[in-house]
Amino acid sequence: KDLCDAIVIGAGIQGCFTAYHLAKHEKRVLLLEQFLLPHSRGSSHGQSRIIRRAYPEEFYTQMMDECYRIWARLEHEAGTQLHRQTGLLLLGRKEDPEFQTIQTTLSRQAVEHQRLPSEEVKQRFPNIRLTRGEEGLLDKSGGVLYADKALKALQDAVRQLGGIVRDGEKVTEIIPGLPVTVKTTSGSYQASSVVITAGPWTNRLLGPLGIQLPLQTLRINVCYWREKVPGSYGVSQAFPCLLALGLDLAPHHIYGLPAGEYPGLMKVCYHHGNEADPEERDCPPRFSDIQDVQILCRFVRDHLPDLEPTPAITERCMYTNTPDENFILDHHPKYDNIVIGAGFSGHGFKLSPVVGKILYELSMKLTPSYDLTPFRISRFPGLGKAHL
Ligand code: PYC
Repeated sequence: KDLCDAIVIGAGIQGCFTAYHLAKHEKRVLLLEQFLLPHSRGSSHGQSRIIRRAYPEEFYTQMMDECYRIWARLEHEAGTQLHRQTGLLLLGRKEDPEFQTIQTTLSRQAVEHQRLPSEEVKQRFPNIRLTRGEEGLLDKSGGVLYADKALKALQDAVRQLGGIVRDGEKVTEIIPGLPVTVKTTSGSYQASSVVITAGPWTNRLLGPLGIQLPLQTLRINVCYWREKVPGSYGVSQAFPCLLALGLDLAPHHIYGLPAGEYPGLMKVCYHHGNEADPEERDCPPRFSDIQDVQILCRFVRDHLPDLEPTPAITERCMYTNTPDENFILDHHPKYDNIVIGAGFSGHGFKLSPVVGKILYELSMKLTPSYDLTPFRISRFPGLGKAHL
């Protein structure tokens, strides 16, 4: 059997971008996916995601420069639009440290932005209402990524570049060594290295490899709200994406997109969810799901008065969160040729072009292009090399 340079396990956006970078560098890559493609079981499905430079952490804002370039390159290569610039409007209180830190980061990184006092928000976006003390901060580079189109473009590109994509093939065993062996429900493969980008299934694969990462798998309610006045928050109205920071009513962010999924509906979601096994994601709503949707109902009532007060459609998505909500991009502490990309904590899609590049570099033992200190496994107590 042919030996691959790398096997990537999991064909969500992070695995697809990793395979893309490997294939671009003429590596023999096999991309494995447990479900038939496309599917909606993980964290990369649906038509839309937010892209933005607005982050409190400068390292994410810095990575976004290259992400925008790679997204544009993919768009060019695929000959299809994958991104629409709308601007991203942050809503928060001026005394909120996160709001202030984001503005500082944007200034320090020379990202075009604009502080919008409440009067100006009202003038520019008459169908957004702010409550007392709230203001806006506009990241002009923000917008919508066409998620499902991007996934398809990457899978096509991997194939065109000579990589192999095998879906409907679940990994049953990873046998460390050089080469490393990966057994699936229909075959057995060997490679110089393996990259695990398995989202909420990560710890299931890592258990037999002697490590469990501090990952919490959350089921998110993805809610779509009907416009009372058709088109008022729509694609044609130059309406921005929204990110509301810990306002009084919710400890976690709320975000909104003028997405095109369902004509006449706007996507508004709570950036948090309820612990769930990914196999049980579609169980009936629990009390905690209902509470999360109630938080959204209050937000919509107070801030987006031209939407109906309850969601018309609720879908599900999985987040895989780390305790600090920073990613894990690292080698397995014991097996250097097993690389892990995990814990994208609900904000990894936009950053996947650079995540994929870093995972490619780690898997090929190249010097990473970015400082990986925030992403190391050893930041978690008891999980460094010395502990295994
Ligand atoms: O990181 O911008 C973001 C985001 C929006 C929705 C989920 N994550």
